[in-house]
Amino acid sequence: PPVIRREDYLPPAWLIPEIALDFALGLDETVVVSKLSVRRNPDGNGTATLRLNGDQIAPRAVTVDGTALNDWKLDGPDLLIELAGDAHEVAIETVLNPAANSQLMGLYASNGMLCTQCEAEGFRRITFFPDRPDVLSTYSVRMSGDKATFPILLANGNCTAEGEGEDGTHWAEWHDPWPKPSYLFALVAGELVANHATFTTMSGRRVDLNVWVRPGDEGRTQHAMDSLIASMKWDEETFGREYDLDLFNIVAVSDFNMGAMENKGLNVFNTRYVLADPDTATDADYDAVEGVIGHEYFHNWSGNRVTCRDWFQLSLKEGFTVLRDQLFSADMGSEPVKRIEDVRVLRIAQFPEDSGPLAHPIRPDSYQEISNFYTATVYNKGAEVIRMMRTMAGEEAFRKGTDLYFERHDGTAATCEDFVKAIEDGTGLDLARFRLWYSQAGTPQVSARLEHDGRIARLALTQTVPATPGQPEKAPMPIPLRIALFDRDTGTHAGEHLVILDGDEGSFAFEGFDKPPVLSINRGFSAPVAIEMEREDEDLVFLAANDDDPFARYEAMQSLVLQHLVAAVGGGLDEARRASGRAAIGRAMKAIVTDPELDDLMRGELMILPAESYLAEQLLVSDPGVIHAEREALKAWLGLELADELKALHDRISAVPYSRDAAARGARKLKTQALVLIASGDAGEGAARAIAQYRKADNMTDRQGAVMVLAGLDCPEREEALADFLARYEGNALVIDKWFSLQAGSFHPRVLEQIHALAQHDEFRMSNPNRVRSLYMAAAVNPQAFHDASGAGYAMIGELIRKLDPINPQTAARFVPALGRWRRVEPGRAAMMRAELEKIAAVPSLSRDVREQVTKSLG
Ligand code: HT7
Ligand code: ZN
Repeated sequence: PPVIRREDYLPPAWLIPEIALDFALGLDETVVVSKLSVRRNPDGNGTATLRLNGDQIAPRAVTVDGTALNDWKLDGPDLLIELAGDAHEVAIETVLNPAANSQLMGLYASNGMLCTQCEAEGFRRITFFPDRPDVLSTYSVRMSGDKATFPILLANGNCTAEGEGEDGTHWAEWHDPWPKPSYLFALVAGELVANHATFTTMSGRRVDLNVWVRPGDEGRTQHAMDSLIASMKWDEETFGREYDLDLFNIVAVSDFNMGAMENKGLNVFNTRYVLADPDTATDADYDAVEGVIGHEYFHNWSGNRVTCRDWFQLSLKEGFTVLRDQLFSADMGSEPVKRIEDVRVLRIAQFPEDSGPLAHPIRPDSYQEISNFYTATVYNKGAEVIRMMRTMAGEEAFRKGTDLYFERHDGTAATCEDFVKAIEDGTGLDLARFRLWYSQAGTPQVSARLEHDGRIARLALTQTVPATPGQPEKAPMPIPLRIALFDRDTGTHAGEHLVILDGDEGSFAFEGFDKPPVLSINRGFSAPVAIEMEREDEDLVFLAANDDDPFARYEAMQSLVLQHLVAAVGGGLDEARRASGRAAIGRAMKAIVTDPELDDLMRGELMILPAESYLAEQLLVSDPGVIHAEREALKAWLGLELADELKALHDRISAVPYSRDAAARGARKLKTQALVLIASGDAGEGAARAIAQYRKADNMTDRQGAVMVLAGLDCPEREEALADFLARYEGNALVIDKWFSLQAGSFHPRVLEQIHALAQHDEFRMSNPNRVRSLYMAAAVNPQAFHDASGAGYAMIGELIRKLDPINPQTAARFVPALGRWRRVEPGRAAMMRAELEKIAAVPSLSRDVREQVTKSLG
């Protein structure tokens, strides 16, 4: 497949200021007539050839200025039309079969309704068009169809007319006044009901809001609506951004490749990020709904009003919008807890990507299939990079920068460089070297050393940015680190400093210390780097108990455990050191479990042990079996050592009644965490408490937590809970997804066997991405299943990729990175992982999506 390069960007030769689309809707056959006003771009290359992208479609009729054209050409999937003048009207008819569209890109059928997904290159599966984000058009849409099948007809913008047709049909016309790229086009038709509300914007405009779902689901939409209203208000207050249409529609669909899509005025969502009630959604699900609703809404400015010039600029909209949704969720709940969660996701998903064969900068230089670049790097590291600018500028100056960005680039397709320049001009920062964060991949490693001499504490820092594919040499990047120096006796510090490590090395002196202070570094995770520092256990125990930055407190606890487990995995712990390491962790954990000053949400964060993938990340090559065994052994030791405290904690919080307030949510989070440790130490006690929690549960958080613990145990209570759960939620797809993933993610000794059986279950569907992910993504991230020493886990994921690729290549490609990490795994397993990749590569008809990921992973 051809490689598309950022440096080859050329402006479009032809522009399409207006497009009128007519859809005659049917599930098996939809006829599309597209009328384009085509104008020569004065900044283009002057060619007479109009290239319109297509993908698995054929033109049934083409006219130019009203005259039928027969000498159009196809160049691969693209339609080429020769145009004599500078302005023409081109009309094209295509015929689609939405029911046969299993890729879920373009126009497809889901549960009897029709919907579209056009980002990144789905519009070309509907009609021929210059399907690139820098071609902005005003869209008018007419659709007609059977009224009983499609009672609700929606598209972008406002509904301008509707009426009845013949033979039980009806029609609607929609117009979107805001010029937009084709990836933001959307249409939905089907049987839907709405939760309706209104919002009055800061300038006093009334906006109609609808959350559309399938009949029967409307009782689970209020949280989505509340989140939408909160997002609209927050964006006005925090970024000065007002909504710009009279209508905002959200539609929930059950077959969807990703989380949601920010189509102008008509967001389409995976049901998973819309539907929530206490009986079926956990507290984490509630948070995810709020975060994704916010994310898509915020795109209205960061993505829609200012869009991307080309797909290499994806982080311009995604990184910035992730930062905006993170800040929103922090303001809606607990800021420190949100920060810890975001960093955990970064470390689990992005750090491994950045150190593996698929590493790429947040602004990639080339791609074969753009869908493969909707990554944790572009999204989450992209957000971290912008967050660093905010940290260096301060909140107020940063707002001046974003105001300038929106003002300068409103209505245009912009670049990451435009964004950085606006932040530079708006804040006064010099970001010349900072731009390296956009072009260099790899997680910088910062080593820190603190020396004490007389009354001076001196911090010596060095950085290296590891080599990544195509980037053997790296330049040092500016790294902003928030630090504090603690007095050991008082447990306090004299104020935080922001130091910027701008070269390979830096040294920073701080006066006024009679004794060596304790260093708290990268507070708030001010830079997305890995800090390397030799630390005494006692210093970490001190910070875990005393640091006034909650993130740093969490970090100290993580480092304490990490340091111990890395040594254990490396075989470097004799019995005495193992005992002293465990004792330090036990002391710190006991202090956390019993600290009356801590709120339970934060206590829950502090009690989480580092993930196995993050542990593996600390080692060049590791044995996943040993990592798993050591981490489980520590959990079991903690469960026994703190048995009394954990049981007392579980008893206390089990008495807290259900409510959505922070205290009750904290209690629920902790309840399951306590249960996990209790069960690790004593399976019998764990099973008894888990089944009691299950039977008593009046909400999904408690119920799911109990099933999660039981799913990993070999006990009769496991079967009782799983059978009851399945029967209780029959017909509720999102909860049945949970039933699959709870089992596939468990550490049960026969988990692989169970996953194979689940793949044969009546409820399993290869055509539904949520269901596929619920079984197989849960398995791929479960070390016990995936890294089974026999290689059966790798074979299972390899087979899935080969089976899924012809159905849904985008979803299939998402499973490749798990196998792609073979170089970091011990040789026996590495050979089996590589062999699976080779088996996939040998499939002749592989999609571009999977081919790119597999080739790079083998490379
Ligand atoms: N901007 C949206 C991206 C998206 C997408 C991309 C490829 C294939 C399917 C997709 N569905 C949605 C999601 C977002 O970041 O807001
Ligand atoms: Zn997004």
